[in-house]
Amino acid sequence: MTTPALLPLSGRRIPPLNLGPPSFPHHRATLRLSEKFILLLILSAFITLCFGAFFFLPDSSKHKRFDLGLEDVLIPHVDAGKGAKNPGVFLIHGPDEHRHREEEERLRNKIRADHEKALEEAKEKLRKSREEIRAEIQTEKNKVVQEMKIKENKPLPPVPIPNLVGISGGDPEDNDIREKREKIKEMMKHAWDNYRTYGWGHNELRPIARKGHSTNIFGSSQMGATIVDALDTLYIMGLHAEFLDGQRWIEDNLDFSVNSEVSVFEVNIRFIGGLLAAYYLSGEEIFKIKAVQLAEKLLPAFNTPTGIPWAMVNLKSGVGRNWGWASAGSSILAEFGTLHMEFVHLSYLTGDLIYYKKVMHIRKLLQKMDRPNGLYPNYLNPRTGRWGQYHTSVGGLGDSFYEYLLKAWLMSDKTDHEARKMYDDAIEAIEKHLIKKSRGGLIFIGEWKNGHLEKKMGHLACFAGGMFALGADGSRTDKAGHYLELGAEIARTCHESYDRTALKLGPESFKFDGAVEAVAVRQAEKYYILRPEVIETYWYLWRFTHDPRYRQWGWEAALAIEKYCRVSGGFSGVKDVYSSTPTHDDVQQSFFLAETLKYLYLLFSGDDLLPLDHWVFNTEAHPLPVLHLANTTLSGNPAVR
Ligand code: DMJ
Repeated sequence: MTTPALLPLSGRRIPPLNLGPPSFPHHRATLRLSEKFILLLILSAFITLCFGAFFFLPDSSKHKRFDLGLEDVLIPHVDAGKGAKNPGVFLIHGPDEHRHREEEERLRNKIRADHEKALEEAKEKLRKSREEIRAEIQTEKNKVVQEMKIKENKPLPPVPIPNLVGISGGDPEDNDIREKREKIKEMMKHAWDNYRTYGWGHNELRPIARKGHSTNIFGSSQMGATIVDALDTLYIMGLHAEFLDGQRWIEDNLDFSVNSEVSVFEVNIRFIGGLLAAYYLSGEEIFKIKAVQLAEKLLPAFNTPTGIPWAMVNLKSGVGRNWGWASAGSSILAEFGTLHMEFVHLSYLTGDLIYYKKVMHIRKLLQKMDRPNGLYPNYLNPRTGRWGQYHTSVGGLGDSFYEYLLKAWLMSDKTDHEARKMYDDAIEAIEKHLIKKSRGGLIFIGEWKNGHLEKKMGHLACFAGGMFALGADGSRTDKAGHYLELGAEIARTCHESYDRTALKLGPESFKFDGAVEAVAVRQAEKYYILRPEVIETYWYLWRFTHDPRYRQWGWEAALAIEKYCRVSGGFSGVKDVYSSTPTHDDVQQSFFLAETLKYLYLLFSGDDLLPLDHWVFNTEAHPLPVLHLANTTLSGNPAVR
């Protein structure tokens, strides 16, 4: 027998409605389930309508009242005049009228408050400078344009892919070196597999708690920072299944339309750099598309009175701001000065010069500014265009600004002479004021604070050994040998900072003070968070000198990481490198996979893997191909032509 519920809806007779007491079960059954549902819907719609009419009728105070002295009576409103348009309107009297007065009062108060708020906002606007208002309007305009662009989902113009030399290979002939390289690959597998198991999609991994981890640089969203940062390392190590897994996650999940405030610098070097490198290595369009989508979201950060970007931007609203801790509301040199490589590639790949113009504007502005002692201070106020505190460092806050001047020149096939000149000038001033020799003969880079040299060097500053070596060729008259030597000295000093600890891993910061040399003094500076800079410098020095000591030092560091940082759930930083029983910080940083393990792998690979005359590594170790300047900017770029 066919049950009523299964009868087709169309052409069905509606059975009699039985709302009476359920005395005859077979009658109730005649009211079918779906019909009951429809009736219920109609009933509830009717009730909603009545409710709506009751509460949302036009303001009754504006209508003529007929006080019949009745309480709680609803009567149809009869307009005395001609052409009454609302014959169906009801008026409410009695206690309801009182309630209405209260309602009116409440509305009036709300309108008053809204007006006051609007007035305040207008006053606030008037307090802002013309530039700030202009910047805000620009932000709004850009947002609309970006949203339109994203909606259009336009395919990007085709551009010839530069000559991609050495994206695989580098197999060492020597057995011992091959084994070491295999060991580094195994460490990468361990880091990746555990992130895959316990932190997938999160920004980073807590290897001991075995769960996801994030910091404020990535905002409040799970943007899979480790996946994006690790892709190119997976690729060059030949871990293709893992690479594909990461690619799929990016295709399906990586979304930048999120209400999240991120660091412009970090997102640029890790995400845009990572996606661009993955694109060049694999040729997969998705990486290019995602990089461009993200870059568009960063553009509102540049809408400041000077064009110097904010440190942070909300990816959804485009509102930017600076770190609360930065001197006088300033932007940071190493942040706004570390965009050039990625932005030039973005212009090349899209044919849209906006990215190129943004970074060139920063450069032009910096060129015009006075520099105390020829040094660039770390802080620059994006509203006023004035320097903040006179603090110069080659470590944190300054570091990659200098690196990107050199790399802008290298990436342009050594045609961007302006960048090279800025680099040479800056390095000369740094050498004069910041680089010193300790009593024990160690060359170190101190920090310049308001006319005083602090004899302290950060782990971050150790990257400069590699930078000096990389910049040796092309330096001013007869100085190539000098800079290679300087790079080697910095490598030695940084190696000492590792060698003088219990764990053979370097502290975050170390001093040169009397008898203290290359050793951290304060407890808060004794940690090692899987940073790459010392190994990065070993690798560059190895490429330029082939001195076996760099492989030896790199291997020492790899063994120490394996021994003290490896846990069953991944790799963790340690809190005190001077204690032989280390406490873990329980964070596997994304740069450990992007940089530390990549540089180690390259250190034990042949020079034919990612050769330095074809590739330039961004500050997060993402390799980008050399682009001749004429191709990247105006008429030379076929996408622009
Ligand atoms: C990385 O994110 C980059 O190398 C950056 O330039 C500064 N340091 C961290 C790793 O230490």
